[in-house]
Amino acid sequence: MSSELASDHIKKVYQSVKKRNPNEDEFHQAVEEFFNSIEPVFEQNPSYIEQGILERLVEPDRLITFSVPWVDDNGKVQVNRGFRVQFNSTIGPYKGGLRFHPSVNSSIIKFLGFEQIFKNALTGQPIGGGKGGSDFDPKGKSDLEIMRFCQSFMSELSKYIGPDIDVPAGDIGVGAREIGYLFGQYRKMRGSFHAGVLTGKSPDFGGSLARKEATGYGTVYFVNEMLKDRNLDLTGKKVIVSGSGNVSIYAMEKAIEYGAIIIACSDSSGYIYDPNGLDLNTIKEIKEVKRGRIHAYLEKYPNAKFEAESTAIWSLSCDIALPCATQNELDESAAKQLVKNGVVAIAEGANMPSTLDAIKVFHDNNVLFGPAKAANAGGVAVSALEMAQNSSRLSWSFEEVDQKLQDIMADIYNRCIEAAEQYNSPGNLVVGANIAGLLRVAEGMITQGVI
Ligand code: NDP
Ligand code: 2IT
Repeated sequence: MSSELASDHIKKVYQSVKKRNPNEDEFHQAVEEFFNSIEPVFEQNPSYIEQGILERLVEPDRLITFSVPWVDDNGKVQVNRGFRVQFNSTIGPYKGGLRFHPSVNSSIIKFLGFEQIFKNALTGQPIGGGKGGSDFDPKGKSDLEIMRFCQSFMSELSKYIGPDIDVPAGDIGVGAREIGYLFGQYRKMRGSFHAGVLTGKSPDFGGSLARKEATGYGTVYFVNEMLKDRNLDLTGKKVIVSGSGNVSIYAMEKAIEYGAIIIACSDSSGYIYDPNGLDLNTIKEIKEVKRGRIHAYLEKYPNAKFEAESTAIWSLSCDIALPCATQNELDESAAKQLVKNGVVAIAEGANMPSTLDAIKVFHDNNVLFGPAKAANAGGVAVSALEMAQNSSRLSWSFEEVDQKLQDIMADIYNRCIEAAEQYNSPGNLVVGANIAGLLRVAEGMITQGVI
């Protein structure tokens, strides 16, 4: 039995993560946030030190990088870099989205893949952790350029994935259009129809109903659970949602259905604001149909305000804030501003949108805080339901999937609350999510032996 103190052990592993993964700030941040929660688990289970649980968790099974050459509309050859991290498959095939954004690098992919391990464990479903993507920028590209890029990307990725191996899905810059092109190329290369190799497909060829809505709806179901514990609900609440992509749009839709008023949303060029409430159909038309910029909203609603600084959205006064765009979009000063303006609850639709300092501000001020691993797990949870439907060659109704999603989000909330309580941080959902996720994966690792 190791005589090393849990706290010393955790510090030592963290130092080695920083040393072995130099210049990967986002990955360090995700590991630090997780490590800050787990000391009591290692105190109560000293065998975890002996078993090298942490050392094994922070080292991906493999990180694949590859070249993605493609031909643009002018006939010029372009080359991007593709990634897939297969982080941990203890409890199921690697599972996690693909992100196409110019900021993508190994640090971003590893932070996302690391978080995905515990998020997926929290859902209670049999899915391991993975993530991938490319530094390709879809903005301004034609449909044919997107198609050619996706085909080239899949030509290489197809060597590493499969319905029981690794199952990618969407993330920033990857939606149903991209998944369709990726699936077509995979099908052609394999010469067989493996529906379960990707999720987020069109329902016309094996996609699950309600997958498109799942992350945003799930985040709002999670908010509801948090509010219930303070005898509150969403009726009449003023809500800010950052971003205006897949997660944001369906978070807004569900919040409106529950009687909330969406006063602001954004994209990377700025935010729009209307204290009387934004019109979601117009936002959908701009973003989903025209793939335009958010300030186009003012063409229809000239009295709404546009500010060309997207992160200034947090200076607005609101009851609930849902960061649904990207990592580190909400920092300490934004958190202080939100608290000053009386915010009641935050739930992270995006992955790691709040900095560590921002989270501390929320906790210190007794603001309800739903961390990404728990609050946005509805997307991957419905992806797992899509895999189940594909395996059984059945498709469930929208209502059936939506009901399962609601039950899963309530279960996740309860798992977090119980783990936080059991490990002496009652009400702290960050601690609860990290510990509940860790326990499921660690127990699986121990039961399966050192492999
Ligand atoms: P989309 O591509 O559909 O939308 C992304 C939105 O965020 C856009 O409004 C985009 O603005 C904005 N955005 C992206 N990057 C930046 C940036 N660097 N700075 C400012 N704004 C930015 O992506 P999703 O809605 O799918 O994903 C949003 C977040 O949710 C991500 O953190 C993702 O990891 C997370 N997530 C997604 C899930 C899913 O199922 N799709 C599941 C769980 C989490 P612009 O168009 O101007 O770039
Ligand atoms: O961050 C995430 O959980 C996702 N982008 C969704 C992953 C998935 O496999 O559905």
